[in-house]
Amino acid sequence: MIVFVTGASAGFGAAIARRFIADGARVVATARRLDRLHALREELGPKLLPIELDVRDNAAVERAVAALPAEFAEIDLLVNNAGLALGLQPAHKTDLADWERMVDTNIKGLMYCTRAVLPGMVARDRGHVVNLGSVAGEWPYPGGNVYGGTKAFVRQFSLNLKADLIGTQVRVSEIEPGMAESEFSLVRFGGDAEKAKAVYAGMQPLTPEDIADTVHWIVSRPAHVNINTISLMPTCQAFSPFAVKRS
Ligand code: NDP
Ligand code: 8X3
Repeated sequence: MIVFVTGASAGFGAAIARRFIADGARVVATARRLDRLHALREELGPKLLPIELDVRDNAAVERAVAALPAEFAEIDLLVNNAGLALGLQPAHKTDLADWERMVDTNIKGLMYCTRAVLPGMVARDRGHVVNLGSVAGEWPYPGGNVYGGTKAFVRQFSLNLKADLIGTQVRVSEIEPGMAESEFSLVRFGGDAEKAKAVYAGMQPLTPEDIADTVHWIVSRPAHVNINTISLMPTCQAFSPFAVKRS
């Protein structure tokens, strides 16, 4: 199996690379921080191919996919994992540049990678696209504004891809995790480690390995089984009632 994973320099993506290499797959590990990917290659060996890639750059995405060496070229599994949340400010106070960066990465980057990889999968009549959505795409929360909007896109885009791919053997799945400890909150809070740590204080979050296991389970179902959507959250996380502002 050949896996192409975006955002492999940290969190879920690195865990997914480890999980699939342990299973004998070859993994194209992409992200912007090449030093991290080289460290992963040191750890995991030549079955991992590190490629520096900013998913917001469509020309670079197309070049990277077209230039894959033969032994990594026929991608069986695309994991669209690269993504980020920036800030938790209400909509009227947020930085528009943060909104644009989330749209460019979580929506447009995911579109670019999918568009570059999908024709090969359809031509081979084999493959699987797994997209990282979020519970934030399903449930609103204060400050989730554009981040949640990008993940709602991921959910609907995944279902629509499945609609387009009927008649082929290409599968599409979307995973919607709740709170998981990675560099996610560090990025969301602009590198403030204390603030990021506080998010997970006194609770047991999901781990990147939990997400990697979920991807692996989805992909290892028999070929006639397509998992459309999986939602998972820590046992200690749940839902809130509607907020009501009383006078
Ligand atoms: P991390 O911050 O730990 O990892 C994010 C990865 O995305 C990094 O490898 C980063 O690499 C990469 N990335 C960010 N921007 C770009 C870009 N422009 N081009 C290429 N790669 C990029 O976060 P997680 O592992 O937690 O998150 C992975 C995915 O899961 C995201 O889509 C996130 O929204 C989603 N998610 C996370 C949850 C959580 O609670 N952690 C819950 C639900 C969903 P680099 O900076 O080197 O480019
Ligand atoms: C990440 C989970 O709840 O911080 O998508 O939005 S949450």
